[in-house]
Amino acid sequence: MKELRIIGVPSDLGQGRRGVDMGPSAIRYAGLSAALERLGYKVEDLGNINVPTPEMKEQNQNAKLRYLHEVTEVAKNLCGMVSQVVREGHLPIILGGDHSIAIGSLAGMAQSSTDYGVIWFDAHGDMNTEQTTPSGNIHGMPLAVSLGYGHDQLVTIGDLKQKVKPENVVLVGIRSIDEDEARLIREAGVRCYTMAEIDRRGMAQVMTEAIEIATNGTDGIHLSLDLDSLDPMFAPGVGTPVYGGVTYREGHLAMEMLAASDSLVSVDVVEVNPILDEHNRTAIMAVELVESLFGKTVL
Ligand code: Z70
Ligand code: MN
Ligand code: MN
Ligand code: MN
Repeated sequence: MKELRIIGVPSDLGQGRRGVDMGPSAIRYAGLSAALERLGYKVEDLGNINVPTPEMKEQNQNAKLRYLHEVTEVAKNLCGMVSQVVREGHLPIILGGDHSIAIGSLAGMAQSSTDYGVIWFDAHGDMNTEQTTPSGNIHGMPLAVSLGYGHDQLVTIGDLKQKVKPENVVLVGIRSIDEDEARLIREAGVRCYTMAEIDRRGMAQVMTEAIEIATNGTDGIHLSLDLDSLDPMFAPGVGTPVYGGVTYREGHLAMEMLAASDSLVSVDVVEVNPILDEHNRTAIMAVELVESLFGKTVL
C-alpha cells in the first residue's frame, strides 16, 4: 500500500470567480486525512503551495490568458513537488484550487518517469487554447496544455511538451463544450464520454472502457476530478455548475471501479468553491468520493 501525500494549491488565478482558492481548506476541514487513515493509509499533508493573491497583481492582464505568469509559476512549483513525491514512491493527492493547477500535476507526473493515462472527470472539456477560449480563463485549458496545445510558456513546463499520449486520455461526464473547443477535442483524438453516452450506456460500461483506455500500455491512471462533473444537486459549490451531471451513485461507482482497477497513480480534486457552497457539502462530497477511490466499501 503506497503512502499518500496531500498537496494544497489554493489558486483561483485560472478562473474569474474568487473563492475556489479556499478549496484546499474546505476539503481538509471535511476530514480528508482522517478518512484516508481510517482506510489504513499512512497520510502526510505537505501543506499548501504558495500562490500569489490576484489583488497584488496588475490589472493589465492578457485577456486571452489571464494571470499567465502567475499560473505558470504555480504550475512549476507544483510540478517539482509532485515529481518529488512520486520519486519517493508515494501517491500525490493534489487539492485545488481551480483546474489550471492540473497543468502542474501532469507536468510533475511526466517528469517522474511513470507512464500514465488520464481520466478527466468534468462537465467541461478543458481543451481550449488562447485561440479558442471565450473567457480567457486558463482553467478551461489544462487538458489542451497537457497534450501540447497552447501558449509556449505553459506547454514547456517540465521536460516534455506532451505530458500524456492522447490515446490514453478520456473525458468523462462532459456536457459543456465551447464551439471551437470541440474541434480540438476531435483533432487531438481523445475519447470523450458525454453525459448523453453515460445515460445511454451506463456509467459501469463507460468506466470499464475508460480504465481500459487509460491503462493501455501505461503504468497507471491520473484522475483529474473536477467537482462540477457531478450534478449541482450533489455539488453546488462550484464556479460553473451545469445541470444534467453525474449522480451521487454514478460518481461513487466510477470511483469504486477505479479503486478495483488498482491503477491509480495520482489524483487532483479541484474546483470546490466554499463561498458558493452550502454548509461545505461539496467538500464533503469530494472527501466521500476520494474514500471510494481509495477503496472504501460498504462491507
Ligand atoms: C469554459 C471556458 C471550465 C472548469 C469551467 C469553461 C471551462 N469552457 N472549466 N469550469 N473547470 O471558459 O473555457
Ligand atoms: Mn475542469
Ligand atoms: Mn514517461
Ligand atoms: Mn469543469
